[in-house]
Amino acid sequence: MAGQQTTTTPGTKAKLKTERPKLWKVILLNDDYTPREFVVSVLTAVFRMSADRAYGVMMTAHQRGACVIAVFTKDVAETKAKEATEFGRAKGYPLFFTTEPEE
Ligand code: TYC
Repeated sequence: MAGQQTTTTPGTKAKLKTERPKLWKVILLNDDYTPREFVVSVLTAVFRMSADRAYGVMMTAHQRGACVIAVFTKDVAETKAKEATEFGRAKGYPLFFTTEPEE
């Protein structure tokens, strides 16, 4: 076509998709020593759960060994897991919260 020019430069096309930041799961692990009521109180305080939901999450961890609590950005997940673990530690309990990236 006369007068028309198309220049293509591979690899410089603007990315249209905005990538979402990866989210991290906070996971509650069961142990044999932390009292159930104490686990519930930590879940309501640190993760702002209702007492009913906290009880359900605690029982899931108790019966299955672990329960995903919520997902956050990496920083928030790590801070909350550390804070919640620290609550138990301050009372001498082995209560433990961990984090892992979502698939
Ligand atoms: N298994 C504990 C008990 O029987 C209660 C418990 C539940 C502890 C969940 C931790 O993540 C946990 N006292």
